[in-house]
Amino acid sequence: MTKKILIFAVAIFIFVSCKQNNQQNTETQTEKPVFKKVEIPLFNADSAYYFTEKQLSFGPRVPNTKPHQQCAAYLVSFFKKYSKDVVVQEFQSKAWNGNVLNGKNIIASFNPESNNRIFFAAHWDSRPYADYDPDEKNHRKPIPGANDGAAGVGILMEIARLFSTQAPKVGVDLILFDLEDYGEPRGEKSQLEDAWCLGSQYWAQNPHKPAYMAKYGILLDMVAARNAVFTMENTSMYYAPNIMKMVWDIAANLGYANYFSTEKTGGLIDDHLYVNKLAKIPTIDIVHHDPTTISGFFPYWHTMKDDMSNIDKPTMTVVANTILTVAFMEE
Ligand code: AHN
Ligand code: ZN
Repeated sequence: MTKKILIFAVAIFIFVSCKQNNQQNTETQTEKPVFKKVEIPLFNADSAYYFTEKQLSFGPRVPNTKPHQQCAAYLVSFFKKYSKDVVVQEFQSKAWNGNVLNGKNIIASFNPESNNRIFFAAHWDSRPYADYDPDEKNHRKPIPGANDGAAGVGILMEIARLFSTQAPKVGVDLILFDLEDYGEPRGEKSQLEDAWCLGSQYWAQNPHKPAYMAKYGILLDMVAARNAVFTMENTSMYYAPNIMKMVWDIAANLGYANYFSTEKTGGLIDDHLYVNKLAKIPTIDIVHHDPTTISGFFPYWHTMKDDMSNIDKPTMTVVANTILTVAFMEE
């Protein structure tokens, strides 16, 4: 009990047959709720917070800069401590302005021989443009990228640490996408049709292992603000409605319905879009939606204040426990 959280009564109500069949067919009434008790390892939010802070300590992880290189080296050596199967996928992509960017997608696998797999992902690069900062002088400066990038990675790093001693039955790949946030700044015209999510676009067309397949994927984006609300974002609902419902049901059963809202909100261009479209793996985005901001994202999105002072350990724990439960519920 000291090392573990017992999650009792994760009740997934599977109504196998439809309601209209109830009267006619009593012996095939299979609509009993299936209760599954899953034990998940204890997520240490202090450690996830520290891993987030450590990424920020290199400076903004802007592609083709030294902090980007140094942080990549740190992430790779970190993953190698906890997984025997780490792949670093190096590639180049053209940016909105014609710049050639050097990218690295970093993937740590657990139970790599299993062909029953899921993946969790986040982007590790940070945006070169604080184009939503209240001060216009900052619009071409890089953001710290604490919530927008590093915190999702920090959660996955802590999960890697946990999986190294206590992995779920299902195979899990932790994917850190690069070059997510280099899209054209506000007011500029992109030379490209798809200027965001260059790393996931590359990965979806060049999987890190030949014929890679997963049952589904879960992307974390902006998952660490205080009192974050994750709505049912429409790209996820379009490509992977069942995964969406499963994850939101699990969160509700864990007592996290305040964070996981069933409100439906507009579809986003995020890494999951390209994984769905190009790799054809049903993938959802757990992403903070805020209806009170112009962007629809958390208030410090793409500003200089996306820093550690707005990183909240309870929110990180909510997100981590949800996806850990997803992984440990898989057969
Ligand atoms: C759009 O702004 C359309 N998508 C947001 C993708 C993103 C940027 N996620 C984090 N930073
Ligand atoms: Zn961003």
